[in-house]
Amino acid sequence: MIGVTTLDEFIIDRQDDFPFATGDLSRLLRDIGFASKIVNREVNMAGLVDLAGAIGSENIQGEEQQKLDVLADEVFIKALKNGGEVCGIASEENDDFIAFENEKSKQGKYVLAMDPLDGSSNIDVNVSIGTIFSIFKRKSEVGTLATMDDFLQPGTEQVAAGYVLYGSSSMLVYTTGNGVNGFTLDPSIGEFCLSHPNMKTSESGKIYSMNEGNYHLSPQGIQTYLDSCKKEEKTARYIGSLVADFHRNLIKGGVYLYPSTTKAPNGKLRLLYECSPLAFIAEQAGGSASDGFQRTMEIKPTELHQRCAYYVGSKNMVADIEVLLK
Ligand code: AHM
Ligand code: MG
Repeated sequence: MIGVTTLDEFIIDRQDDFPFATGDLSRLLRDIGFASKIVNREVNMAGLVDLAGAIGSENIQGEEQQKLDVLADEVFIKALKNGGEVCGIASEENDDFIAFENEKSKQGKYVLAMDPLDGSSNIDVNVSIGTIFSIFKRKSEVGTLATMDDFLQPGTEQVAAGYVLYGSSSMLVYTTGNGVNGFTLDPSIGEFCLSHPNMKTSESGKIYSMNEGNYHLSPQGIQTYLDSCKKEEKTARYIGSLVADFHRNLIKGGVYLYPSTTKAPNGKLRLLYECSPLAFIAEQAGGSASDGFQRTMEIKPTELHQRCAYYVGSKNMVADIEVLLK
């Protein structure tokens, strides 16, 4: 298309970024783009076709599943199974990872971990929600079934990660370790178009984002940090939709906090498919991510749905939090 770079064109142009590239990762990223367009369509229709609301079942973490969670999960799984580039998928919505049994997928070199629809408690009230994904090279032998070890890799091993924000406009943002690029969906042509090339975040920002209802449940260091934000007249912004809060802070500068609390001693967010992928993007944009003590990307998960405390965004702000937690 004249004057516009679509996601598909961009991915093909960038294929040479990977020394080992055979085009599989590029195809995988395009499959993700395709699946997210379908999810975007369903999200936009949610109010119209009675998709919003709970279906009455619970996922492994005892949370109510929303219809759209299940739908998004199915859309991504189907698209990626058909694509054949991943041999397995781990999802927030499924207790266990799925190892694809079809021959084509067993040849896949990658595994993908995802939160197919994050922030889904916001669907009913028309607030932005998102998809988060993380891609690893498999550890097991190509041609066999995916194994748990394929998924339990630290964020430093990611070959790509990204998110899709279904908001006032929908965006796909991803990194393969060579910077961060953002694409906005043009609904008139049904394409993600490059709108935010080489995204960078500022070293310090004015925004802090935390559910401050958890103030008294949070470590003393976090209470001190929040007090200092108020003294410095920083701006409080919290949507309760991680992708949307992260995206705003990435662009405007700021920090997102989800500490461990007395109610949730390991924090709330999931390492593998929420924290690690956004940490990769934050770092690639010049920011950082930590659990308060350790770089998020270096934490090796021991289980699929492992939670961790999470501080992500402008690097000076994350560093200030780490100092206060020591
Ligand atoms: P979910 O994966 O069940 O949607 O939960 C994750 C969400 C994040 O999007 C958001 O940042 C956080 O939970 C909000 O939690 P809280 O309501 O405790 O502030
Ligand atoms: Mg989630």
